[in-house]
Amino acid sequence: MNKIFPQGAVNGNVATEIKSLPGGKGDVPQSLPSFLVAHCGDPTFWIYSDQRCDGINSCGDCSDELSPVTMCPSCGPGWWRCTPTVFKYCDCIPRSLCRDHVQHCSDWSDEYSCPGP
Ligand SMILES: [Ca+2]
Repeated sequence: MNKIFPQGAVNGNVATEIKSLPGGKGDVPQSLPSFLVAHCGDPTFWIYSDQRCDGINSCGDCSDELSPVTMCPSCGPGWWRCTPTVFKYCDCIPRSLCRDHVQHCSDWSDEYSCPGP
């Protein structure tokens, strides 16, 4: 298990982002049509359907970005594939984070291999 935590995980941004995530825990509000809602790997958590495959770890366990809950296309052109060290991302990071002198990939490929944004 990789225990390296990037700067982004300790400056409070992550907690703020999680708190402000749409979706929620428990029963889906009755007012929401079911096609707007997707469930996470942990079925007690749900998100809005358009949060699947958007590159952001909306479920907290990446089940909205990775199997088995959903099948997403591979990282788009604006993304760099690696194993992120940032909780917010799952199997790729935005290229804007490449070459910024901060580790965002467990193998440091964002700083050494990624050509940049
Ligand atoms: Ca997502």
